[in-house]
Amino acid sequence: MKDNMFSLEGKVALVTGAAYGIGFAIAEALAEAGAKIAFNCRKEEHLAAALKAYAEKGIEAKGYLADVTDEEQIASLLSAIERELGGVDILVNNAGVIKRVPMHEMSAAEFREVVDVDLVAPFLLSKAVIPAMIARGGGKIINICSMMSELGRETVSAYASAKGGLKMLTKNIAAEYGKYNIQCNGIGPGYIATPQTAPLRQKQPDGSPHPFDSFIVSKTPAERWGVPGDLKGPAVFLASKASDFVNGHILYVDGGILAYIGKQPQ
Ligand code: NAP
Ligand code: GCO
Repeated sequence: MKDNMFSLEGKVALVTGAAYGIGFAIAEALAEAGAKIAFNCRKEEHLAAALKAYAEKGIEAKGYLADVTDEEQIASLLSAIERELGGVDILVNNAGVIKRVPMHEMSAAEFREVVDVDLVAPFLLSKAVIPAMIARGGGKIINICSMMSELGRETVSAYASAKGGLKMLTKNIAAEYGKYNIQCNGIGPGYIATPQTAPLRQKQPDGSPHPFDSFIVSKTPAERWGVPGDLKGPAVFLASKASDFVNGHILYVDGGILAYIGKQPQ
């Protein structure tokens, strides 16, 4: 395809927390579109397994141990990427955690821990890559938001607060840096089958589905959980020239959850 607007040839992408799950699928998609891939995580065992998994897919990903809440580790991570691959053209703020605790039982430390990873870290990483993106004439930042950027539910107050804030950080980066040809958009996955949601899908002792599993299927027009691969196309779109005039947008990839009141009584 002449001048393929979805090509990422010659680009360097950093996908945070991409040892597995959604981040891994997004990194795989960006690699398939031609990007050089860097990823990070905190745990050595995750890094080792991920490097093997990427290699099995023919992807020469560079993996680094770095905690996205630590500014010094972010600086070292970006220096290493610059040395080994080049400056970051595409930043995907994917690393995230959740704590499912009733708000009145959640400690301030637990609340802060979630916000630090899910909101402060995207700020720190975006702040760190933007000056070089400006110097290079532009760049792409993709923040992984959530249904909880729009909706609340019991026990996820810290996570929803962080993901709601991430939606607005996305819009503000777009507003402040659009003039430098930097596009900052979000992807808002629905309920995706990854380790993060495994507790919500665990079979009951009698082998029946987890009630939350059935609940999500009833709230999703597609009548299924998403899989990480459902996010590959949206990620390539927002990382590529095809979205150069899309800025401050949250692309919900949710099988229709946000459009649906829920399955009506039969
Ligand atoms: P996951 O399976 O829990 O994977 C999270 C990844 O982030 C892991 O590789 C983890 O590796 C890394 N990570 C966590 N904290 C980190 C830190 N401080 N520094 C560096 N890496 C860190 O999560 P997921 O389901 O793939 O979700 C990925 C993103 O999508 C998250 O932002 C999540 O909130 C969001 N999301 C998920 C869903 C869903 O239904 N699954 C839906 C909407 C949005 P280490 O533990 O080794 O650091
Ligand atoms: C939860 C889930 C959700 C998903 C996702 C939905 O406990 O409700 O973990 O928060 O992870 O964010 O978009």
